[in-house]
Amino acid sequence: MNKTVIVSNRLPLQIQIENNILKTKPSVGGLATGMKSVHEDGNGLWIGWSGLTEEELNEDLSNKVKNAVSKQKCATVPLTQYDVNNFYFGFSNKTLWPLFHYFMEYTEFENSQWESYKTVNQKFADVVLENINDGDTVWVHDYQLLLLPKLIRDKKPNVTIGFFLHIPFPSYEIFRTFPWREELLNGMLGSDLLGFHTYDYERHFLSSIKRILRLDVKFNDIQYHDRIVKVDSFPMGIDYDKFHDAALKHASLKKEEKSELQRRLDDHIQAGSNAKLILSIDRMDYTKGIPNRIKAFEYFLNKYPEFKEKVRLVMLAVPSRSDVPQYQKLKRETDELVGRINGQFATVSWTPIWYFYRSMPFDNLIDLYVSSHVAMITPIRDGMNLVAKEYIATRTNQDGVLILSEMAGASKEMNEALLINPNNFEEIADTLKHALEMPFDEQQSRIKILQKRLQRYSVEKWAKEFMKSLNATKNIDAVIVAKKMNEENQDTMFSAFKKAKKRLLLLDYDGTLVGFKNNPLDAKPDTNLIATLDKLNNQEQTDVVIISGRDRETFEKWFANKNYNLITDHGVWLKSKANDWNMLERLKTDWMENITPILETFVDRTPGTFIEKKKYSLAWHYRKADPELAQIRTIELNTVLTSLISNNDLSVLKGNKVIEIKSSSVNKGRAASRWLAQKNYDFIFAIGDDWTDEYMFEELPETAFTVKVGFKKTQAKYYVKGTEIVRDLLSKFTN
Ligand code: GDG
Repeated sequence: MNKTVIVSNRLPLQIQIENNILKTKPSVGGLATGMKSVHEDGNGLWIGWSGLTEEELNEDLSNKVKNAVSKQKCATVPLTQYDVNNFYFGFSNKTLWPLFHYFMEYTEFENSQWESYKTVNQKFADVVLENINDGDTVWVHDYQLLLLPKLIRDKKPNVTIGFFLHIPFPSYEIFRTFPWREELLNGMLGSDLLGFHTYDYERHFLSSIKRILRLDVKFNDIQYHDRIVKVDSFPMGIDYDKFHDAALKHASLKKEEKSELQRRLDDHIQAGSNAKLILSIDRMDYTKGIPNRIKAFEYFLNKYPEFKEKVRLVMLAVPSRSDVPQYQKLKRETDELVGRINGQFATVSWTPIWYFYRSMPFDNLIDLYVSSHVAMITPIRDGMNLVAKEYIATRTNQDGVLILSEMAGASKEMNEALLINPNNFEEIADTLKHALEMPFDEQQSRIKILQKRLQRYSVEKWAKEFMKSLNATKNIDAVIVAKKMNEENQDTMFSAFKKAKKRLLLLDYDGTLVGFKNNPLDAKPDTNLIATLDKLNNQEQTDVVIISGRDRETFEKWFANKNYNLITDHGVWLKSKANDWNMLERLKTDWMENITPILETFVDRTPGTFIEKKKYSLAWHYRKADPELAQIRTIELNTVLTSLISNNDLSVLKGNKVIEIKSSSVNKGRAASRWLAQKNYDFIFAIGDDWTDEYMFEELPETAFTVKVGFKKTQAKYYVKGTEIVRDLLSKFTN
């Protein structure tokens, strides 16, 4: 039976050792809840670090941990103290976390930490690989494990891999500064499905993919080698019922059953007719905008002094990553700010800020949520922010107001909250006043809509939607008509080749025999290629034809001393072996002077593009241009050209990062047919990567072995990944 494996940095368990006795208890976090059904299903498994380093465990304890976690359907990844310092506190939290949250000034690029990040991702891969088989599904979580999908894919190509990023993916301008950017992107692309909280993060990711890896992206599909990688947004929800039910239960508590915290909160509320509580809850993290929030509150008290002694900011900051210096600095700054403001504004009966630097039990969290008239959640950057959602879920009377930063992913789905820019104190102060004075009807109508949405798109639903999309990727292969040229197909082909008496090999040049270069004139044949072509060409009873859209002059230069069969200009010119060049089609070229100025206007407006003037065609190359601009321009150019050429016997071909205009009456298909008519071939092989090669595939008889280079829709029977595999395949013809 196939299984689903979840992988995250930490296991959803808390493990403690006291006096050599091991205690485990399940974590109650959002992720653990959301993944519950996925984890419980069938023989599911969760892989992650236990939270105890190898140094803390002796052999006996280590075995105990293994046994204890395996009872909870978990497996541990062994990490040393060095790993934790360098991979987790180091690279994950001093490089990726600040960079992905746009805190460039906090971002460290430290090679030894990058090495540790790679080592630890490999350690995770080792444990995953020990536990999976073909057909299984793996769901990897978050920024600590960005390299893991590729490490799994390389060893186990037949598993389905999903990845979800819980933090923002930054814009290309930020991401491009990252020294190991290609490796990180390739790591992620080991997945079949990549999930983000919002469409913006997805868009930023795709932009980096296009600009840095120069891959083709169609809507949200990335063409990556011989696979399609899907990218989509899945906004993470909360366990709505858990929070809502806890709040209902809380409302029914008798006075003596209430917590100490709740009694103190009640005291404040009952102190005056307009006494209100403003809530702030976050991990103590510089992305959460805690100092900004305090300063904005100070600004508010100065601007609207009538609220003094009436409102109180209740601030829970949960200790987090306190080994990292930036977090220590933030703690000091927060302490100072709270001290200064309380010192400045406090009266004998009122302190403006109640500040808790600790983590609280769930019941106290509920006390805070249900008692607060306003929640002020103002992160500078936040992937999603679940606190904002939890506050809404606990408002069982449908009163209360949420002030939410537009920099939190949650703001995309929570339009009924009061959205603010966390850097605009004026706006925050005014919004806070608005929130404190908002009529009940308005509070209710906003909360109602928000609750409905949160209830529907819960964390369970989120996990289900992700799994549904991930499972759907399993069927993508069925959409591609061509089969992969694998060992078995190769055997069939080579044995047909051996048996045959008259063999023909039709080879496209660019993108097939050689890779693409920024300047087409740099794509000269190298000595290895010439050696292979020589061998092929010298085989008995074998005709090798290089059939290309290149112009005759270039091939004349490149293959000057060779007696190859060459067809150039998409089939205008033919040179067979030692014979002279022969014109197959007589073509007009007068149209070129009308089309050139049009192409020139596109070159002027699209930096990095240029025109290649061939004898019988014009090509506009955009390989070096900004991919997004180029995409817009190709659509524009296509529209302009199609309307111009309709009665000119011209056609527009969209090639690999090139648009070519040429006469309709010439194409590789016609040229290939002419060649075929000369002899009675009993073995035909044709290979090419481009649209122009499709004409050739179409014209060849059913028995031909037609091969597409790359992973696009094709008429060919087989496909191979890239030029390296093509060369490998061709050299096998000569053995
Ligand atoms: C990352 C992303 C994204 C907080 N204090 C206490 C406590 N909590 C719970 C809350 C909430 C969770 O912690 C915090 O979640 P957030 O989403 O707000 O923030 P991050 O920890 O930064 O999470 C974030 C998230 O991943 C999910 O993808 O939304 O953007 O940064 O559930 O209730 N729980 C208890 N005591 C506390 O004192 N029991």
